Formats: sequence, C-alpha cells, structure tokens
Amino acid sequence: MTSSTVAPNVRGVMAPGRRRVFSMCGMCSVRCPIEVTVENGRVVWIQGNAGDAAMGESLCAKGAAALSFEYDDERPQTPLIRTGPRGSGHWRRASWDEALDYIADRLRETIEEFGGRGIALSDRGGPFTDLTRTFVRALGSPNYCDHDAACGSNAHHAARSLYGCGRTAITFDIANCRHLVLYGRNVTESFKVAEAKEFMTALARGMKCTYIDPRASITACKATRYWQVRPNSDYALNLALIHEVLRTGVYDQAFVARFVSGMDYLREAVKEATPEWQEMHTGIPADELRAFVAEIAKDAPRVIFHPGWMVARHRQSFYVSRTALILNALFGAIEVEGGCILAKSPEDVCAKGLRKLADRVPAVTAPRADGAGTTHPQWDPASGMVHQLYRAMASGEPYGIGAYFVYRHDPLTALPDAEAIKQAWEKLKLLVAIDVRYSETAWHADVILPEATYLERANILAQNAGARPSFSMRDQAIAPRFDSRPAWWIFREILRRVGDPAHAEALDFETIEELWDYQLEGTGVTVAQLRERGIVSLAPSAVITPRDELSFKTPSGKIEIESETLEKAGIPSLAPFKAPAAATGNRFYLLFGRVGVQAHGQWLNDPLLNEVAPEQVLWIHPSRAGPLGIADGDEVEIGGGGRYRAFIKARLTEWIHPDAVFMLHGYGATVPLATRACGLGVADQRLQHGKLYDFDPAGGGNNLTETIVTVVRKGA
Ligand SMILES: Nc1nc2c(c(=O)[nH]1)N[C@H]1C(S)=C(S)[C@@H](COP(=O)(O)OP(=O)(O)OC[C@H]3O[C@@H](n4cnc5c(=O)[nH]c(N)nc54)[C@H](O)[C@@H]3O)O[C@H]1N2
Ligand SMILES: Nc1nc2c(c(=O)[nH]1)N[C@H]1C(S)=C(S)[C@@H](COP(=O)(O)OP(=O)(O)OC[C@H]3O[C@@H](n4cnc5c(=O)[nH]c(N)nc54)[C@H](O)[C@@H]3O)O[C@H]1N2
Ligand code: SF4
Ligand SMILES: [Mo]
Repeated sequence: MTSSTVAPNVRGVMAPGRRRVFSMCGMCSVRCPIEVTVENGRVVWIQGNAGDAAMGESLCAKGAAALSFEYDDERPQTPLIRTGPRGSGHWRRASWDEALDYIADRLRETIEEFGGRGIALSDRGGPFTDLTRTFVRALGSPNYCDHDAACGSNAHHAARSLYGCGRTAITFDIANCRHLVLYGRNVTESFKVAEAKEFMTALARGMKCTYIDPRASITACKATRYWQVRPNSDYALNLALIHEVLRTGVYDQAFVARFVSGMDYLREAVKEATPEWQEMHTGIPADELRAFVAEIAKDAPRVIFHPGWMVARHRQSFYVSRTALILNALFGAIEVEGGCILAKSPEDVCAKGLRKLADRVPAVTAPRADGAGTTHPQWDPASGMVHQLYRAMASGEPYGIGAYFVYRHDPLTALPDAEAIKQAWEKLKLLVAIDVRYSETAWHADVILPEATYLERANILAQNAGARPSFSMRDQAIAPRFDSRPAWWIFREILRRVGDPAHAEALDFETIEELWDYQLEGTGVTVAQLRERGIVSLAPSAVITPRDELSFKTPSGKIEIESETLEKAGIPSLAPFKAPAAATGNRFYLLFGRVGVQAHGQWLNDPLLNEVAPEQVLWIHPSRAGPLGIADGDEVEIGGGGRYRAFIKARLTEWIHPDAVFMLHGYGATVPLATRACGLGVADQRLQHGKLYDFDPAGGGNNLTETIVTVVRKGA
C-alpha cells in the first residue's frame, strides 16, 4: 500500500469525508468481494468484503496492489485508432464519437458482406457475459465465445457428459473433506482466496491431500502425499485407480446402483488397467496406488477427486477429468458434506433469477462458425470454441468473419502460437480491443477502446450459482481518471450507431441503475440491498439435495459413464489410454503454471507487482541437464519449433520430472508502452508452436502440455 493509505475504522463507522463502496476485485478473474474506502474521490483503502463469510474477507497480493494499478498512468487513456500497419504501434487519439462511428461503419460493411454472423466476440467468460452475449445477438450473430478453450473446457465438457452440468456448477466442500485429491490443481498458488484459506484450515484439522503433478508446486509441499507423475499420463493413473476400486469392491454400491449408469462399460474399459500397467506409464508405484485406494475408501464419502480447473491440457485430458468425476461417483462423494456439491440456481432454492438482457433479442438462427453444438455436438454452444472461430477467420469456412471484438481477453497471451493468431486476423476488416491495459492483442488491434477500470465503473449484476446461490454487484467507487467508459455504455453506443438490422434497443438503458432494475425485476431484491452489502445470498446456507430428491440433468437423469451424446459424436466415452511419446536428448515437455502474485498476462506491468515478481527460471532435472552441459544458473536457449526462440536461466531441481521443463506463464510481453513488463522473460504461449488448432478432440481444450521444446546451453 502507498504511504498515503490509512486503514479506515474497520467495519465501524466511516471517518468523516470517507465513503465505503461494496464491489468486486478486478485484479484477476476470480472476482473476490471487496470493500473500497473512498476519500475526496480517491481510493484510499481496499479490503475483502467481510459481509460475506462464505467468500472470506481477505485479498491476495494482487488484490492489494489495486491502488498501484489504479494510479498508474501506463494504460490507454483515450480511444485509439491505428494509423500504421497492425502491431506497428502507430496510433492516433480519437474522441469516443469518432472511434465508435469508425467501428459502426466497419460493422455495417461486414454485415453487408457476410451478414450479422460475420461479427464475432470473445471475452473472459464469468458472471457478466449476459452483456456481451446480448451485444453479439443484437448484431445478428451467434459467434460469442469465451476464453475457455485455453482454460477449463476439457473439465467443463467432462462434467456435462457425466453429471449434465458445467464445471463451474460443481463446488467442492473442502472445509468438511477428509481426503482431497488434486491433479495439478495448485490451490495455494493458482488460487481463489477463499478456497486457499479453506484448504489450509482443512489441512490444519487433519484433512489428507494427495497432490499429483510432474513438478512440486507449493501445494505439493503442503500435501500429505505427493506423486511426481510422468507428464500427460494421469489418465492411466485414473484408469488403474478405478480398476483397483472395482476389484476390491470398496465403492458405494447403493449410490452407484441408484445414480450411476454404464458400470458394465466401465468394467470393460478398465479391465487391463492394473496398478502395474499404470506404473509403467506414470511412474507411480503399484503398491502405493493400492495403499492409497484402501486409505481413501475409509474416508469416503468425504473425499474429493478434483476434476481440475485449467487441468493439464493434452489430447486426453478430457478423460482425466472424466475419470476423476467417475471416482467421485464411485465413492458416493456427490451431494454430501465433504464431497462435491452441485450448484443450485435461484429457482432450485425457490427464488427468482435475474432477468436476462439476452431475452430482449430474438435468438439467432445462423449456425455457429466454430461448430460448437452442431458439427461438434459434445461442445457447449454457450461457451463456443475460440480456436475453431479462429479457423473460420483464417479459412472463411464455414463462412467468413469480418469483424472481431476482444473484450477482457488477450488472445496473444491466452492462446498458443502468436504467428497463427496474427495470420487468422489478416482477413479481418476490423479488430477491436476493449481493455484497461495495453495488452498484446490491443497493441495489434485496429481500435483500442479503454474501459474504465473496475474501481471506476459499475458492471451489470452477477448471478452466482453455488451451493448457496447469490446476486452480487460491482459498483463504481471513483470517477474514471481518463477518458474511458464502462462496457455496458460502450456496447450500447455501438448498437445505437449500427442501427437496424440490429436490435439496437437491446441495451437501451440510460443509467446502470435502470439496467439493474430491469435485471432485478420480480426477484424481490433491490439495488439498495446490494449496495448495502455487495452480495445478497438467496439461501440461508449451503443447500444439499436429499438423496431421494437427487437427479442429474443428463438424458437419463443418472451419472452417465457411457454417454450417448459422446458416442453419437464418434467419441468413445472412455478411450484407450495413449502413452505420451518419449522426450529425450534436448527435447522436453514444456509445462507452465503460476505464482500467487501473477495474474495471466496482466500483472507484470503493475508497479508494485513488478517489484515483487520472481525471476522467471526454467526448472530442469539434473539428470537431463548434466548430459547437455547445463549447470544451475546457466543461460539456456529454448525453442518450440517456430520462429520464436528465447534465453532463460536454468534452475536445476529434482522437483521436476525428468521428461519436462517448467516455467511461469505471464512473461515475455512486447508492448513498448508497458515499460516495466516489456521484454521481461519468456512467453510460454509463443513456444507452443502449432498448437492453436491442435486440441483434445473430446473436450476441445488446446493441447498445450504436449508442447515439445528444445533446450541448449547458450553458446553451445
Ligand atoms: N495467482 C493466480 N491465481 C489464479 C490465476 C492466476 O492467473 N494467478 N488464474 C486463475 C485461473 S483462470 C485458473 S484456470 C486457475 C488455474 O489453476 P490450476 O488449474 O491449478 O492451473 P495452473 O496453475 O496453471 O497449474 C498447472 C499445474 O499443472 C501441472 N501439470 C502440468 N502437466 C501436468 C500433468 O500432466 N499432470 C498433472 N497432474 N499436472 C500437470 C503444472 O506443473 C502446474 O503445476 O488459477 C486461477 N487462479
Ligand atoms: N501458454 C499459456 N496459455 C494460457 C495459460 C497459461 O498458463 N499458459 N492460462 C490459460 C488460462 S487458465 C486462462 S483463464 C487464459 C486467460 O487469458 P485471458 O482471459 O486473456 O487473460 P486475463 O489476463 O485474465 O485477461 C485478459 C485481458 O483482460 C484485460 N482486463 C483486465 N481487467 C479488465 C477490465 O476490467 N476490463 C477490460 N475491458 N479488460 C480488462 C487484461 O488487461 C487482459 O488484457 O489464458 C490461458 N492461456
Ligand atoms: S484472487 Fe486476488 S486478485 Fe483475484 S479477485 Fe481475489 S483478491 Fe483479487
Ligand atoms: Mo483459467
């Protein structure tokens, strides 16, 4: 915190001249609830929103760096229109009228050439997408995509195919769990604050944790058991776990008989997957696996096999998530204390949900360009599949895309292979970035529209499904410091300017309060109540559905191990395990991850976070480094097969599997106006050469962790 920062009277009456605003942190996409103290139009203090015990009242280091982010001038301060070639960094300042008219003209041209469906938008997913979906729909396009292809789409589709709900609809009752199993789910570094606290408290009271990762993260160090699995082989482990569970009969037979279908299919699929067989592939000793199964069976049903958030993304990671979810089912660890609890909608707790903005516009009948829900029936059309949108952009098939908005999304950092991305953009008439920073993508856009920061704006209201559903508010704390605007205003203005054929009235609200009133209509909850607390819970506590009322939103109402939707799409419900190819000599699997002060690509230019950023190093096993003549601290050259090659310092450690190297994500920025981050470190996503269109055919996630890099000592 800066020296001018003085803590307010915690939870008490505000000092004269001070104001408290309840809102949501925006320093990463977890969106923890916050209390902001404002004095003379300046934010002077931020802390977690203590009013919501369920979410905790703490901020992480990034959240606490909010003031340094807010009062940093290194961000777009007015709309900018490109004057040189894409990426050249030649811009002219524009007024909002000028920039919005420019965009509207290009949109009309696009509609004339391709129809409304030639317009696309990708964003960061989450609780505010009703706004962006409505905007896209109002332009007559089905092509809204979230970011998930590079994040959780494999886990998402695994959950849909088994439990009939999305990945975010599964919550984990770590507080009451006895044994938590994590497959590279690094809860103490890649965290949600509340979950990390719940995890540490649970460990302190004796919860066991088995952590599985080719490299030892901080979570590995906290865990009670660590398995250094061979990269990209967890599916073999899970098949063998299921084999052992079925062989020993330690599963919850009553739960399975009542709620699970496809057990014969499962028996057949794991028939050959003995503990010894998996040891060959994963390196995890067969005896340890057997001991683990016996141990965890005693703790069931208070056990959780976490199906992953981002989950290691290779061509079979969908099946890693799917088998983790099957293990939960076998142990009856669903809809019980200490297990997985399925999210409840407002309707599930006899409340009414927010009215949708999208309902103001008729549904678009044009097929999606990415094939989600049609040519790929197993993919959720509500999320889309952003890399297949890129394929359409690049190829013009199934139809051309002429205009593309990125909103709170930085594909040049979030998606692999910058060269392939830029190539796809070549056909666009218009690329607009709506951002609060000079992201890598914004730097290559035609127009940058600066959004007001999360402290300077309000968002549409959020509806949070969870064990305890709620509504929450991001409210404006201070006036924008520069000539920036909130997203709801920006999208409204574009629709107004494009005029017919769009449903320009879709977002025609004069104020955010008017928009909120529309959302809240009929819910019985008021804007005043939300302003008072930031969050309004719709149930007094977490709701667990009693067993005799439990059913799943799958076609059969059961947990479907054998899924008709998958089989119809030509995708086996459980495919045979494919062993990853060996990585020998100077070739390694490239793994990546996070630390607590990092948030994707958006942190390193922050004045405070930049100061505490760890040096980016390459973890490499001594047994592999030795023969390459690499000593600890040596500079090495790393390449991924494309044009991008970079230098990084080697860190020799046995805490990484010999087949892999590991580096932190979020480095290697190239925008000169982000002076603190520019040129610092290596961009892992640029080493993932050829991976934009390489994906898990079942889950759709980009195949990132099968990236092979070569590592040589500098000058060797
Ligand atoms: N501080 C911080 N916290 C965050 C975020 C952030 O940017 N910064 N982002 C948030 C978001 S959007 C997400 S999706 C989550 C991501 O959270 P996680 O899903 O926990 O993902 P990562 O942190 O990327 O961790 C990836 C881990 O997977 C391991 N791994 C790689 N290959 C394999 C493999 O084959 N098997 C196994 N078992 N493990 C493997 C890597 O070594 C690494 O430790 O974090 C969230 N929280
Ligand atoms: N190689 C590699 N690729 C990855 C990952 C990885 O670890 N390695 N991680 C993956 C994961 S898990 C995810 S979730 C994605 C994340 O990828 P993104 O979703 O692209 O990442 P973010 O950094 O969350 O945000 C994207 C942009 O939003 C901007 N932004 C932040 N706040 C605001 C705001 O209030 N308004 C507006 N308009 N813009 C804002 C940021 O400046 C940034 O440019 O990347 C994925 N891709
Ligand atoms: S995890 Fe940290 S940065 Fe992310 S929303 Fe929560 S407090 Fe903010
Ligand atoms: Mo993510």
